Amino acid sequence: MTYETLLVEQRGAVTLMTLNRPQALNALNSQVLADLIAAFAAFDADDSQRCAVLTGSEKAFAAGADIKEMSSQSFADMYGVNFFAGYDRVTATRKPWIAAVNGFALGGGCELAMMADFIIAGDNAKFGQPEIKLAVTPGMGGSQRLTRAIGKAKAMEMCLTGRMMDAAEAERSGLVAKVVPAAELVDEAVKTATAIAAMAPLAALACKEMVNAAFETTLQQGVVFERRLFHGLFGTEDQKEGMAAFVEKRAGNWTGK
Ligand code: CO8
Repeated sequence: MTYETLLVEQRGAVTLMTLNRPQALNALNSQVLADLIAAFAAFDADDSQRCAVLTGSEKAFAAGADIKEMSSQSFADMYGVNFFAGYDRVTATRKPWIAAVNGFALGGGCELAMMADFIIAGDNAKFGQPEIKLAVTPGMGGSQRLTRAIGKAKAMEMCLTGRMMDAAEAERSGLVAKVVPAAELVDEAVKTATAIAAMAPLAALACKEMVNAAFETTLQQGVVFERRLFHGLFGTEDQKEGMAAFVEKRAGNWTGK
């Protein structure tokens, strides 16, 4: 499958998606959204694929939603089509995926990166929610996900001033899982994704689901949800294989059943 604004390749069980609108620093227009929805749905449906990496270029992961596309829209246009709601289909992806961010991740670009299960940043990465400078606000989840990721003080400061945060500060603040040299970013992210892809698939799905539940529920309900999924994994072949492999001092051989 080929896409207009996205390059997609499979590296073993890892799907590598590269945003490809260099002329606009990967600004997210409706074509990019359509391509992302289709590519993530194809990834989720392909049994041979276990983890994905979404990246951009060395200069920009994505410099935001496409300002030129949005500039003349009215309230009725935006509200009528529920503009940006399509990104809920990207976040509905069940398998794990990583955002690998080099360069600018601004506005919608930062928000798209935060939709990933975690972010790995190149040391040249710059994150920001500069929408206020355009007299609007984050619109793809930034005010919610940034606040959950780095807390109110920094999130509020970022959204109100529109300033950028560099990779070191992003790591200190908990926005990114780790920082690597920019030139090694994609290889490092694919390496991490390959490690995740080698885990028992149902356990990986369950891990993702339970960590995400922490953002939606109380501690008590979250702990019960985790425990039930944990119990459920004892009904899988892979749990028997995983524990037998440990005892026999060998690697597990997963069936995904
Ligand atoms: N949209 C459209 N085009 C863009 C965007 C964008 N977000 N960002 C960059 N481009 C284009 C530029 O217009 C330029 O095109 P051209 O060559 O035709 O003039 C090309 O990309 C290269 O950009 P620059 O020449 O500006 O490159 P620089 O290296 O000088 O600067 C920056 C890089 C600092 C990243 C700069 O491009 C910039 O500030 N970009 C805009 C960043 C921004 O404000 N992003 C937030 C956008 S709004 C958003 O994402 C959230 C939307 C939520 C709104 C809610 C609505 C419901």
